[in-house]
Amino acid sequence: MMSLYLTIGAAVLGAGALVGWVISKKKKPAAAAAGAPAPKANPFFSKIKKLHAEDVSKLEEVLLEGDLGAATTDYLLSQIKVASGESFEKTKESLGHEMVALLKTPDRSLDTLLEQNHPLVISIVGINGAGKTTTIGKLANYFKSSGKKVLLGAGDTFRAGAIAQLKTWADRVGVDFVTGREGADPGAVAFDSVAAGKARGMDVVLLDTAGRLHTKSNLMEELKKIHKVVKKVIPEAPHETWLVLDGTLGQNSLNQAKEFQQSLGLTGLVVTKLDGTAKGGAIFPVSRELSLPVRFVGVGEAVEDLIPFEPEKFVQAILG
Ligand SMILES: Nc1nc2c(ncn2[C@@H]2O[C@H](COP(=O)(O)OP(=O)(O)OP(=O)(O)O)[C@@H](O)[C@H]2O)c(=O)[nH]1
Ligand SMILES: [Mg+2]
Repeated sequence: MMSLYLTIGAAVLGAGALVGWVISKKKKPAAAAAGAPAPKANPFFSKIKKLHAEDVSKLEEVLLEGDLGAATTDYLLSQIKVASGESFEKTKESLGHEMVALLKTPDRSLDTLLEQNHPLVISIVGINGAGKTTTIGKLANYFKSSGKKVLLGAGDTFRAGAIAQLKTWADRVGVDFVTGREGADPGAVAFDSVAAGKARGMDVVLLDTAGRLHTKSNLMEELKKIHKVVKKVIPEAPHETWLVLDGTLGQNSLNQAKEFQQSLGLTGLVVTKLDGTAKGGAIFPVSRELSLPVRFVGVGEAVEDLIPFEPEKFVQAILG
């Protein structure tokens, strides 16, 4: 029985389903856009005709293993109220429904934001190594592909090589790039980037920021300062602040996200490295507790490895 449920676990939230989703998304972008990728039928599903009330504890195990965390798991189980004798299909259906509800947050569409703001300034924040700079490179490509004029601001002036890393992305994608010297004030770079974006009639300005500062400096204070300086150019900017989370960190992401949320007032999430993890389930508690939309997910290191996030398709692919 245990192995049965563990297998369901893999199908529900584990690496298999997630990686399967990633691969189908990556290989067939057109088909994936048209409809949810068809996950392979799981032989175990057909064997389970009934999920009895006493089996709920197993379902709990499965959700916890998928890294949804205790609070979100409790919440989901209380919502689906598994009735004794109810078919597993039915339980799965209500679980899927509740999972989608968790991921659906009141957000404004990117298209609307792009229409309303010229340029739309998006500040990209997160701890070191989360994938900020790489995500900015991919986002630049995404926006450029849809005909937008994009400028990258290299606000990570602390880490050696960070400016060059972003410059490489700007050159590769073919978008504008603004920076200062290494060690320059990141606020000044952000100011110059947004000012240049405005003057050059850009549609989008993506600001890269540091994930770690010199030991004594406080990252949150520094980021707040950057946002304040940007307002001198455009009072509403940054219009969006997206936290980049390393998808392999699982539940650890939650506290990190809360800290950024409290200090900066986030508007969205990007979850990276979903190509190599069984812990993608952490998307659920973070999105739920912070009421933040996942805007994109990163599924690799290449320029096209970024997928606009759609809750229904994500959950459908996981649950089959
Ligand atoms: N497999 C995989 N690797 C990724 C993904 N996104 C980023 N990476 C890798 O993660 C590492 C760190 O990425 P960066 O973009 O430099 O991270 P950062 O947040 O800018 O880091 P700092 O500038 O040090 O704060 C690099 O080796 C990236 O190639 C992803 O979606 N999948
Ligand atoms: Mg970086």
